[in-house]
Amino acid sequence: MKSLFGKAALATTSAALLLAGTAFNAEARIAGTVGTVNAATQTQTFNLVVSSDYITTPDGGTVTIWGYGEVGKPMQYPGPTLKVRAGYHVVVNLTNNLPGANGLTTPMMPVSMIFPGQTGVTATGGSAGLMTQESNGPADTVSYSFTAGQPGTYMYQSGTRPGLQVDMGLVGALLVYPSTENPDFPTKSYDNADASFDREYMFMMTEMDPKIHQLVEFGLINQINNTLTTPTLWFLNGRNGPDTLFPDFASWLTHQPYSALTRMHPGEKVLMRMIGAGREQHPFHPHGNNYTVIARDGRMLKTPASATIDLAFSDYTFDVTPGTTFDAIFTWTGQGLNWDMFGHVAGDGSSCIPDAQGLHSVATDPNYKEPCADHLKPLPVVMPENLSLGFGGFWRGSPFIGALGALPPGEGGLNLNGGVVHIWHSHAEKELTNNDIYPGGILTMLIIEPYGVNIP
Ligand SMILES: [Cu+2]
Repeated sequence: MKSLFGKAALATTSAALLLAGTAFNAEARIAGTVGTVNAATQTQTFNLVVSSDYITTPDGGTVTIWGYGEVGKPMQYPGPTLKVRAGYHVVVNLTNNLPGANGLTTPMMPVSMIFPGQTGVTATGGSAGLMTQESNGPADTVSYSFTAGQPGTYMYQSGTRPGLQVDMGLVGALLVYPSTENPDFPTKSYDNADASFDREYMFMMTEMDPKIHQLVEFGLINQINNTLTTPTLWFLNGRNGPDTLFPDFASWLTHQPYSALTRMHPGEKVLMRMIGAGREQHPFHPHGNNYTVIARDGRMLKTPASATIDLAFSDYTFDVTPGTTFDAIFTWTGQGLNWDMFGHVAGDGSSCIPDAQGLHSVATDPNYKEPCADHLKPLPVVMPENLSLGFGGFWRGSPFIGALGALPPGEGGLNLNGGVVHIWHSHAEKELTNNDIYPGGILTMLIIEPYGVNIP
């Protein structure tokens, strides 16, 4: 993909990756938009429209939503992830294309945008609402502008009757990258080496009560009582599990473009940007390893005097509270398994030359980052016969990474490269359903792919 931030930045990034040697690609980044970039004036402009449409749920349902969308593209849930560079001037032009109540052409309701965490936001056009200027119709555009502040993970949302409009879908992510980073090809999230990453993923958690959406669809907004909200749908990046596993911009999920599938190679640093964008607390639980929280609400966990981030906050299940964001670094090598996850045997020509962390250091070897303490250690159990097993779609027929074993006809098929798979999910188990049907909701997978497998 061509960088809108100019060739110089792209060339620098490519050179850095070539030097790194081990990066098979530089594509793993959060889907989103940098808008129209004017490098001369250091301005990023986004033209957004609010409109009404339907999202689909994996149980076969549809839900009426309101969404932000870029002009000329489908409206979406969540709104477009706006990726900006710290210090750049950000302009967001917002137009209201909601249908009128009961099919009338008069817009149902004004809409707006607020940017928590940004300072000096000005709004022109439209009419004054409680929190900011609001757009009242297709001919009424509001222009919001601010200078992108400190790097970090933020959200934006409607500032107009947010109890209703955020549930209806008017929420999105704002990612501010350091001024030294190219938001098209970022390598770190904050101005600190501890915030560098190989891959970054977003986990925006929201929920919906379909009854509210039905009342809106029927033009009965005045019957909505937000104090009686009872969500039955839970979302990661605007999708319910297992739709979360489909790729970004899957053609059949027109209004839900963002995947939540997480893929990495062993030993890579994965930045998790967790966003509590609804009104419930979601205990997000990544299996496989602890992660280390490096920032909260767009602020690094460090004192001004410290050169490094305080990396003492290690956790395994973590409450993502409404209105907050958390950035964490996750990595996985299989260290501590106490068996050789590559299935190496003596005399097979493999080697393990430990680096300072005890991980294989030869980047061109397929077992790069193998924990050397476990090299050649046999699997400590006898694998049961297939007749004694139940099968999940991700079981590869072998316990070893990169290996595909024999499976009965019709089994497997979701793990094409023999990766190690862990479920990542909400630990509030009702949130693992779609309208009471399990599994669903806030559920996705981590796939640790063998080196050599290209991760887009
Ligand atoms: Cu679990």
